[in-house]
Amino acid sequence: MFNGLDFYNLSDHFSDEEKMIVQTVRQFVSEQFLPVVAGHHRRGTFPMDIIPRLGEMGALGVTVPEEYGGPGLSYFIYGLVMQELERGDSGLRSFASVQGSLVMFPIYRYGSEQQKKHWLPLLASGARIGCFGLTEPDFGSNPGGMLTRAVKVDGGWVLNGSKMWITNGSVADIAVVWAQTEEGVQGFLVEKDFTGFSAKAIEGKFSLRASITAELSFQDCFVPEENRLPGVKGLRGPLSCLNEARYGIAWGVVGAAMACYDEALNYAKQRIQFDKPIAAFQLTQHKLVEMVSEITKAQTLVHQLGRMKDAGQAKHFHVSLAKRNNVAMALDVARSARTILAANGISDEYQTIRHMLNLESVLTYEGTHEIHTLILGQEITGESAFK
Ligand code: TGC
Ligand code: FAD
Repeated sequence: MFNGLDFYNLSDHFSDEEKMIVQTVRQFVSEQFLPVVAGHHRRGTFPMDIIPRLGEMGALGVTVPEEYGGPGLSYFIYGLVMQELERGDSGLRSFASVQGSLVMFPIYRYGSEQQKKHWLPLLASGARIGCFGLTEPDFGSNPGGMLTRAVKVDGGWVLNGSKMWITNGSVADIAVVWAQTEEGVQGFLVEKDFTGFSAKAIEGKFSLRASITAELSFQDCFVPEENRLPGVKGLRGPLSCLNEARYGIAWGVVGAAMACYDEALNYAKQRIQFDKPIAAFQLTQHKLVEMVSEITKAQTLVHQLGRMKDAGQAKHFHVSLAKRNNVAMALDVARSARTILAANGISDEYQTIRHMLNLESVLTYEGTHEIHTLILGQEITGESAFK
């Protein structure tokens, strides 16, 4: 099999370029990331030294055109890259999701020519790190209620407020911050050394430990006019970025599920109880068959979604269905794999528990499972449950 679990031979339809990129990222994850991730997970750190390598592989801003320093590849390839990164850890995929979909995408789509020329090559290479501030302590699922305010002053804006649960917040060189203004929500590029801006890492996480998460604070923080994103006003600005990241998550979690399945299958073949490998027991086979079925369905879903996205046909509700389905699928697979590993399944000598704990965050961020249910409910019925 070309790429781990591929029960329906989906990779037969990959182009040579798609195959080559999967192999490159897969090899990087296996050889350079997997040997160190358990230590980072224990310590609650991210392997900062691999960031330039992510840039070299084209994993940061996969679809950003070459004229701005990106690799200019397809959305399908973007999905494959996310799958391979999350086979390593959801925190690794998160890093690439945030940098590419939540920082480079808004700059590319809504930024001035000067902002694009300055920031995109630096972010694509990993020379600079970005974060995305939408969520606030009291406004998570309902970002439209945000309290962070930007007030127009001579030459720029003054920001006051705070953002919570921000991936890479305390290591970022630049924060894409969404704030309420007199003309609706607008986006600002806040640089780390701006007076009045501070970021503090959040401690005590039991999920996504190999990923930095922070709280951002703005106290009379002056942001020059040239750091405002001129191309968008209103909540659709940040929400359009979420479509990009949610798309990557729908692919990424398939990688996490495949890693758990591989580990459970190998373990089941080797672990002997009652004089037999536990893979010989019907109940274990049932668990493995469920995993193969659900992963295969999730793979076919994102493969079709990827082709639709490249054709400009993927709507936000198509992305919601895939994010909702695939994250729940991956969490179920991880929990089931954990039962096959039994006591060893709670040890970080194996990958499964790390994936299982990470996926609890993935179920919540980028729109909770419930919010995606309601987005789909609105699409199907024409009735909004939010208003
Ligand atoms: P609503 O009135 O429905 O919409 C306001 C405006 O936005 C437009 N819109 C969208 N545009 C693009 N893409 C979408 N998905 C859109 N959804 C809505 C809409 O057309 C409207 O435009 P206009 O021009 O008419 O004004 O907004 P609402 O306030 O009722 O909220 C809708 C709701 C609940 C679905 C939305 O707020 C939502 O998605 N909430 C979930 C919040 C969320 O996902 N937060 C994620 C934060 S970032 C994160 O978690 C990063 S994790 C990073 C990592 O990978 O580590
Ligand atoms: P709440 O909105 O308070 O929801 C609580 C519960 O109520 C949930 O079960 C929810 O589904 C349910 N609920 C809410 N509204 C409804 C409704 N109308 N109907 C039914 N149920 C409802 N945000 C960023 O901006 N940038 C980041 O980089 C980022 N990174 C993150 C990294 C991690 C590790 C985590 C955990 C979160 C991150 N987030 C980030 C925040 C994330 O997007 C929010 O946690 C998420 O949107 C949910 O918000 P909340 O936690 O405040 O939950």
